[in-house]
Amino acid sequence: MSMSNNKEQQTPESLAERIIGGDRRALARAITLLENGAPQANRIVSLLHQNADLNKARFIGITGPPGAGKSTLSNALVTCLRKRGEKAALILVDPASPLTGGAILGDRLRLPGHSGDDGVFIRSMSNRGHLGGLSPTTAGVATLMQAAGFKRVIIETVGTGQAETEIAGLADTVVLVLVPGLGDDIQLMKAGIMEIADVFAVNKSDRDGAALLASELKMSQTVSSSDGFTPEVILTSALSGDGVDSLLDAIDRHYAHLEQSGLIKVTRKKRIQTQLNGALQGLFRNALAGIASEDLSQVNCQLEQCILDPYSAAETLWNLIIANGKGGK
Ligand SMILES: Nc1nc2c(ncn2[C@@H]2O[C@H](COP(=O)(O)OP(=O)(O)O)[C@@H](O)[C@H]2O)c(=O)[nH]1
Ligand SMILES: [Mg+2]
Repeated sequence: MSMSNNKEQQTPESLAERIIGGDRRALARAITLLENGAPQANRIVSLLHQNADLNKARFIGITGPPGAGKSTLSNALVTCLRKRGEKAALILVDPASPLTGGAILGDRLRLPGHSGDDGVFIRSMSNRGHLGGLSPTTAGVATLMQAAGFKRVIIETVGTGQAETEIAGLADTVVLVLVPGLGDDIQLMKAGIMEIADVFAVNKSDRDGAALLASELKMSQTVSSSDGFTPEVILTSALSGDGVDSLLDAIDRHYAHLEQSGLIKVTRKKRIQTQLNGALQGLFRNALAGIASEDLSQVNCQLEQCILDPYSAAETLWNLIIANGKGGK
């Protein structure tokens, strides 16, 4: 690394270079820039797409109802990966606090055990009220981690109980975490969520009903999915670590299936679309933020007084964005 001054090291080019070199501080800095919607963040991510080897990393999505043990299990997976000598990054998407709009950092505070380990990188982020289970910047943050040499990126979705299908567009393997006693029928029926599972983890297997839930799950999938792959059902106890090794093996078997069947190409295409969507949303947020506050409050005022309907107001704002774009270039 060159001994350039601090200012120079903050350019997108130097940050990208340092990230590829595995510099944790550069990685943390770039994630913050991305989270804050800083314009240079897009440049960093795009430099990484051009210069880093992003094909070897595997994204593992962890989804499921709140309280199922997603955070605990994600942490246990990280521990397991470390034992196998693999580096692991973890993204925890928290629901935005309704009061502060920020992430409730409870998850981060409850995940001890990896501090001081350079092979682990954990980041909590708020979903900012965004629906779908991820935050608008998740895809970008995962790319940054990937570029920094984390070949495994584990992404835990919000877990609001809504159908969180967005993760299917980002992860190679989606683990659906279920637990006995959360109203099994309701869990299973939740539209759209069962279909995205590549592996089922029946967590809290230390509790009654886990084996029953696992066999119900197995019975419900006598017809294997269209690509000829039947998701495995693995019993885990995230607290004790029981079954977590088997879960990791099942995740790897699913990945091997993706590679052998050629489906990995489909996964990568979906991921590119998800990244495109995230980038577009970021640009749009920035464009909205670029509207002069007096213009914004004028439109809001007219909206409240019903002088403008929401559709005309949207059109007015859109025209302002376009005018800004033309003026700004
Ligand atoms: N008994 C038992 N409790 C667990 C297990 N895994 C997680 N928990 C507990 O379940 C609660 C919710 O876990 P958490 O990981 O925050 O769930 P999340 O909301 O899905 O992320 C916590 O109190 C955990 O300690 C498990 O395997 N067995
Ligand atoms: Mg959690």
